[in-house]
Amino acid sequence: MKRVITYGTFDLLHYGHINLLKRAKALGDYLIVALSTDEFNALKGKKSYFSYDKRKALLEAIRYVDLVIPEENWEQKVNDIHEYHVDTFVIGNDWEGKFDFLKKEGCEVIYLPRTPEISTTQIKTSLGKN
Ligand code: C2G
Repeated sequence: MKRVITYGTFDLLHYGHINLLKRAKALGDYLIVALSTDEFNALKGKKSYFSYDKRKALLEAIRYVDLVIPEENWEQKVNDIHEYHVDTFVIGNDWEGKFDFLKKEGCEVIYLPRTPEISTTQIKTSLGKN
């Protein structure tokens, strides 16, 4: 069983997120999503519209997602890879190169092209105009 992990806030879930999760799952058999907690979002300088619990429930309803765990800090990735026996780390290419250090843990690192024209920020902005 090939195990894949990805990380993110996934606020105001949209088709760009779904595209990422679909492609991530296609790279293996089991997809873990490490979901940024509200507290970690504050560290990331993000304030999500939906709370962690609501964002978690949304992700758990997606057919591609097998497990959702909390992302609480920047440092947990190495431990996660070993604790969950992860073969592949996947994330959007807005993070290109940032997590290559995980290769030293024996984990494949893949950056997938982001889906153009959609982002949580763009949704918030366009809704704010109406
Ligand atoms: N994404 C995408 N296309 C978009 C928007 C987002 O492919 N149009 C991808 C991002 O590249 C990321 C995932 O969807 O892989 C989740 O996006 P965010 O919630 O914005 O994640 P981010 O805040 O970048 O958190 O430790 C890593 C961080 O937690 C990543």
